[in-house]
Amino acid sequence: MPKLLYASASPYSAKVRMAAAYAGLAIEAVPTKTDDQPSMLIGANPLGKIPTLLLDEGGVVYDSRAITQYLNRLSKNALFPRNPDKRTEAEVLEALADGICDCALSIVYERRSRPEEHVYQPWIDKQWVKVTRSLDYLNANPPKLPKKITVGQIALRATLGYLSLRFAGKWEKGHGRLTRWAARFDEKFPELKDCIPS
Ligand SMILES: N[C@@H](CCC(=O)N[C@@H](CS)C(=O)NCC(=O)O)C(=O)O
Repeated sequence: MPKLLYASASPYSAKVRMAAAYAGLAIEAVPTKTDDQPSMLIGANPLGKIPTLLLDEGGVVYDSRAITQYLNRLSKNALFPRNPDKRTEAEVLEALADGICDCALSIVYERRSRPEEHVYQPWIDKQWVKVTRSLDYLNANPPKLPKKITVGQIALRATLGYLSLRFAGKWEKGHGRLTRWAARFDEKFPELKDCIPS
């Protein structure tokens, strides 16, 4: 069974675990601390990032978007539509959801890795503008939630979970439709709830 190096707080890992569960693909999730630079991770992925998927036959797949494409091929298109326009739409939604995480994560890393007096607030503010602008767009245009979803909706649910973990009480303001969207997602797909960032 493929092994997924992951962390429970990581939104990209959450997306991949949810995608695998949704597609009915078994993976062994291996908790991994990137700060410790474990050899299993560094030996497979020189970037030292999670999620990293170790394949049975010895190969490796990273980053999360390469992994969701890999899982889609493995599951014979359970995760992305075949129709080219709809597929592009799903891929762009995944990119937007991941992009929000990129900005949110850079804020978290800025605060975590610099001494307090060196934290650069204009950088944090710039990243937060990107987050809120993206959330405003998604709040005005919430993705549909049919029975058959794509990695796009899965990625968005993982992202909102990450924001609730790290920016609770901050991201929700003015984004009521999105908070309700997340609740509806959890009602419709309770089997994916365990993978949401925590
Ligand atoms: N674009 C990458 C981002 C992965 C990423 O940044 N993961 C974070 C955890 S959420 C990580 O590994 N951070 C440790 C590091 O950058 O050294 C993906 O989609 O997989």
